[in-house]
Amino acid sequence: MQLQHLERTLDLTSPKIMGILNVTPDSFSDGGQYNRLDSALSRVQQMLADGASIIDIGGESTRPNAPLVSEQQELDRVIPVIEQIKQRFDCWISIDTSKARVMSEAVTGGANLINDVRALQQPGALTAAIDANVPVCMMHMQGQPQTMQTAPAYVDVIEEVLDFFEQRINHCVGAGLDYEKIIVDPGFGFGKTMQHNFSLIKYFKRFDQFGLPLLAGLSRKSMFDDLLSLTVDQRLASSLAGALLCAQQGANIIRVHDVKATADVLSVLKAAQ
Ligand code: 7PM
Repeated sequence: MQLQHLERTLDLTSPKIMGILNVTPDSFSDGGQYNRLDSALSRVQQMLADGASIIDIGGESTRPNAPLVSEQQELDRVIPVIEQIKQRFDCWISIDTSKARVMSEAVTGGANLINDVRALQQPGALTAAIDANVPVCMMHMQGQPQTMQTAPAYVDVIEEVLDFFEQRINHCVGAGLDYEKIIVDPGFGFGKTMQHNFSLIKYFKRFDQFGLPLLAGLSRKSMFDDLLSLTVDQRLASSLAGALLCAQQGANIIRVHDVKATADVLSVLKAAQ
């Protein structure tokens, strides 16, 4: 299995790391515009040195109760960072957005992967992704970010998330999206209780039924707080355990904050295969 965009390929026969780069104002101590760009680029350099293959740039927080971000705000945050990464580094650049115009402009600026937690369901997003002609990660979410953790409910979480993908993939491919460009992500923590999240880990392998690349994003999520009562900065060991369980069941891309530690875990898995 591999990802392809123009001259770039990413071999997914062993799992690859997607490093998270938040460019929301709360993610860097504010020393002004240039300082922020500089901090972001240092962070990218470090993540690539630590073993990341993809950098995921997000300018909208999907945290519950996070303020909504305007299209222009999001563009102002992500486009300069994407342009600089493209200029200075040789890596996959992922744009974490749900907005059609941000997708289009990010790809024009150098992004080669779209990561959409709303699975191309916002106005214009599907068309923008088809026109952009890049791989697209489609994530499952129950509800909306603002309210998704209020009372998540499923009869059978695995079946319902699988059903969602079956329908969503059919719809998007019917509209003209290349099947081979889709990446499937069950969306840990997005409208799921702790039990739902651990079921998704346990049965992660079932998502390989589409024959598409799988992405797992568990890094520092609150499911580990629910299980172990840990603050965000105490969740490394549990996040690594979750990453390993998913990688062992066929996850092709692991989305993380802690790149070096995850790279070590994946090396152990690879050495033992
Ligand atoms: C608050 C709540 C802050 C949730 C940050 C988050 C995923 C993603 C995110 C994921 C894909 C986080 C999340 N999570 N994209 N974006 N998969 N594809 O913990 O699991 O990073 S944001």
